Amino acid sequence: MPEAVEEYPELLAEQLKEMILIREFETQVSSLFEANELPGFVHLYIGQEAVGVGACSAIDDEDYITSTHRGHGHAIAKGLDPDRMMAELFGKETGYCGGKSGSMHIADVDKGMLGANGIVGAGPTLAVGAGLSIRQRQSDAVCLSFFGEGAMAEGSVHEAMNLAGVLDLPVVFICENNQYGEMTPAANQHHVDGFATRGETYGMPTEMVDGMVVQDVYEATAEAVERARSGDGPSLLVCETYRYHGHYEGDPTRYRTDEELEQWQARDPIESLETTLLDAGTVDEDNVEAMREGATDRIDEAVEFARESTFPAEETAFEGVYTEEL
Ligand SMILES: Cc1ncc(C[n+]2csc(CCOP(=O)(O)OP(=O)(O)O)c2C)c(N)n1
Repeated sequence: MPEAVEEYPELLAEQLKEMILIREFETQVSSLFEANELPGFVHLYIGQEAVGVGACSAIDDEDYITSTHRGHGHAIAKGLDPDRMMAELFGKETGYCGGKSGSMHIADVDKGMLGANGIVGAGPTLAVGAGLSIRQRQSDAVCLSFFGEGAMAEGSVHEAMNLAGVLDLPVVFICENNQYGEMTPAANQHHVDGFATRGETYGMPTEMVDGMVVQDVYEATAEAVERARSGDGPSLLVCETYRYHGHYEGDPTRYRTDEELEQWQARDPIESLETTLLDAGTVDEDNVEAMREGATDRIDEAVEFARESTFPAEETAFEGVYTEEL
């Protein structure tokens, strides 16, 4: 039996359930977008579930995350409510941001989700702010900062890593290398392979992680979180992963081959964990079926909630745009 299954079988079953829920959320969002029910753009997380779920299961409710334009998976993994997320995608007032943010800026500060972000490379700078605030409040919380390999070429990410390193802040930088920044392969955007040296430049431990294996992401994150909590400063994890859909919904993905997609799908994070747990006998076919049905019902409910909710009133258009209290 694999070591992880012996050590934490319940957590792995929970992670499987959560990955299935994220995939169902994203699959339904894809259909809703195609059916023209959602205003705005959506960028889906299908294929990358092991990163968000593995990383977020290594932190607690009082910890923080920052996210990207591809943030639905991070939000669900941090415990956000699919009803309010779906309502936000529909532009309804019951959504997390009153229907004004759409997919790319869903936030729930009370749950430690400091926001999805349409600005590539902005999340890590917010994470440094969160890290500084944690330090000043003498809390032992940590902040995980998710960003793509495209963002790794942004100055803001380097400034954030440098400052977090200098100040020994409790931040874990998690680069999700899903191989493409929009339509550009990672190799055409970066002169180095693998990014391990990027963290070393800023003096932080860096680990290359198989982002298709939830156990690997969870264990690497748990180690980095432990370091951050005990005052030893930031770390960088580089998770190799793949997005199955295009950069955005509707992207014809002419820049990659079907064979490449199939190769990654052969290592699907959900299917492989399912097989591992079934083989070990810690879950059975009925359990998995219940997880799948539960996810479909839960997301159906979220869609119904969103459809039935009302659009925000016109006169509230400027509410929540600027801070009212400083
Ligand atoms: C500062 C900034 N520059 C450019 C863009 C346009 N843009 C949106 S997503 C994207 C690619 C991001 O790639 P990556 O960081 O690897 O994330 P992924 O989409 O692969 O998850 C770009 C260039 C933007 N939103 N913000």
